[in-house]
Amino acid sequence: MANSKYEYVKSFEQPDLLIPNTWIVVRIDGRGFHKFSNKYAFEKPNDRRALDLMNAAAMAVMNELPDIVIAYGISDEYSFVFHKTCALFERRSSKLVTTIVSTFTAYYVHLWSTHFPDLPLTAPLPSFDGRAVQYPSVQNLRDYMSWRQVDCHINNLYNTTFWALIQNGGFDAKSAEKELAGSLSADKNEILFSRFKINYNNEPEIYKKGSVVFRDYEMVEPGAAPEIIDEDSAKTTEQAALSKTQEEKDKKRRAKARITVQHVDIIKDEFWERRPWLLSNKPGKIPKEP
Ligand code: DGT
Ligand code: MG
Ligand code: MG
Repeated sequence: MANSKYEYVKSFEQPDLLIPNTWIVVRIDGRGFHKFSNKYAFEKPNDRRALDLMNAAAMAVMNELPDIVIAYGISDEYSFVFHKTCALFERRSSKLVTTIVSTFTAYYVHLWSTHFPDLPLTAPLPSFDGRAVQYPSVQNLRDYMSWRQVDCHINNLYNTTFWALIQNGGFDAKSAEKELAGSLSADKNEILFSRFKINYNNEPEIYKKGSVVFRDYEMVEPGAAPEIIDEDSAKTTEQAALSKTQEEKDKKRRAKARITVQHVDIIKDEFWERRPWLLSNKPGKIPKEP
């Protein structure tokens, strides 16, 4: 093709490759969902339909992007994790982020009517922002995931108590806020139990723990799988060729795996030890149909 005199403008495009060998987390977040949740009268503090819709959109994203190893969602946000060896889109940051954001948004809108059959979606339509963050070690990645789950717990305990004071205690927003200022977790648990007979432990797991989405394989006994260490072994050309065919096999197995949403603790070691495929990126055994 002949070069046109305009072609030089291409040189203005800046590369935005994420550095190799790091865990990539793409976190998306609903734009102005405070207003959006009021418009559709989301139940307070948690609207099960809204969370199920977020989870359904996240599952669709995982289905379309097999390179994502795990995703974690709370409120109007979702974090998608790519394995540190991921080579998708040559690790171009804007391509990874915009693909996830647009795929998620498209499914959120597409699946809206399944989850809110009586509330037609009208403009302004929901949209999401996104960013990519890189974590150099498994410890950093797990601390990131733990940070989000702790946030889920802290926010949910606060919101549950805040809305109990308003809905069952006759407080207005200002006085409920004042009542909770400086309170510790134990104080909120006590308020819930003594004043409203609510045992926080019995609240639904989806509200307390958030939602974890991943490919499901047979779980292993804790301690049975080799520990994932952050080191790399230099590969010979032969090994690299061998791993190409292995990669194809892994790809097929990954496609067969069922994608699941669970509301479980991801802070403790047990979650990761029993599911070694998450950090090793080697698919496990497909469980037999019951
Ligand atoms: P942003 O993200 O800066 O554009 O602004 P927002 O308004 O999206 O703020 P953000 O993301 O910090 O907080 C999420 C908002 O979404 C928060 O106001 C509560 C609302 N929200 C999320 N899930 C639910 C729900 O299940 N029920 C209700 N009532 N509100 C929810
Ligand atoms: Mg938001
Ligand atoms: Mg948010």
